[in-house]
Amino acid sequence: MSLVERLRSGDARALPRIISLVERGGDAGQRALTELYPLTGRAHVVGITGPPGAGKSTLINALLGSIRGAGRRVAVIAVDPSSPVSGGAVLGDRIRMTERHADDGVFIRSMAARGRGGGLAAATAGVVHVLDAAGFDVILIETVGAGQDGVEIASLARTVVVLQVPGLGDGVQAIKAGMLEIGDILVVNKADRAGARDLGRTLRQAVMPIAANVTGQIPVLYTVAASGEGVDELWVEIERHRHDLIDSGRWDEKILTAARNEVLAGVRTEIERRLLASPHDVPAITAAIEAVASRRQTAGSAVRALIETMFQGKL
Ligand SMILES: Nc1nc2c(ncn2[C@@H]2O[C@H](COP(=O)(O)OP(=O)(O)OP(=O)(O)O)[C@@H](O)[C@H]2O)c(=O)[nH]1
Ligand SMILES: [Mg+2]
Repeated sequence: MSLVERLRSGDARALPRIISLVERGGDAGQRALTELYPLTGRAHVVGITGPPGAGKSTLINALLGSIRGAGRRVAVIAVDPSSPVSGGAVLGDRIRMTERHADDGVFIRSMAARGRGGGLAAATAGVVHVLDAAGFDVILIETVGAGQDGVEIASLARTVVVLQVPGLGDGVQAIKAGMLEIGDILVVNKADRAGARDLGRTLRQAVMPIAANVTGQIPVLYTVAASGEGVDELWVEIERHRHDLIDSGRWDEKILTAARNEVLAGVRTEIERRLLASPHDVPAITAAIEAVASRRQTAGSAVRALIETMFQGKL
């Protein structure tokens, strides 16, 4: 029996093994993905994003209770783009969350950059597909919502929840970082702290022009993740967003967007991997670098020539 057949028959040991293969990104991982890909596309992928320490893990931990209470199977991928190795705080999160929900309806996996370069979003997409094929109804992705990785990872989700907390410059940071644009639901966490209502009002104002451009409203909710307050309401809102997407036909649009981002992230990663891994093995690159260094050619024209050559399959 192949690993994927074992996954489909409910063998719990097959899941972490396939994920490891896919994370590694080699041929065996690709073969597994090809085999399981037709089984995917059903899960509700939810991104939970926000600045470091906003309470993402605590909120997810509390959400697991609401989701299991609704009888759904849920998987969590905690992605830490800043961490070079899996471990530390991320691993701590995993242990905390696993202790509380040690049943087979919950699966938690941490992923770190591990020197992957730009490949984190592509690797995360692969893991999402494995969990989807394994029949998890909901897949939560925790990520710090900053940088290219953060945005790319968020775009894998059907629903993006953006967390903000009082005392970090009152929403201005999020607005500047472009985080509000990617949010379907905004959450003011640590609502037990001073300034939470002011922050909520600022966010409501800020999303008004955004909400006018998309269908429906962008809700702003208050939670105290540490005590569970407001968390059931957040789960209701996540479910409502899923229903809205399906009823309005935007679910298929989201799938298209996710596929588009996965393809583009993959192309970027593959080009970087092939070219940057050993630039000296590619004579055209070596020649271009020398031409730019000796002032015979600008980088811009060298790059254009290289890309043209590449698309003609000459590299
Ligand atoms: N007062 C208060 N503290 C909270 C709340 N939610 C989380 N915390 C605390 O905030 C700290 C950070 O929480 P985490 O859940 O680790 O935050 P995070 O966003 O996952 O952090 P990173 O993964 O490191 O980016 C912890 O000490 C939590 O106990 C809340 O609603 N109110
Ligand atoms: Mg965390």
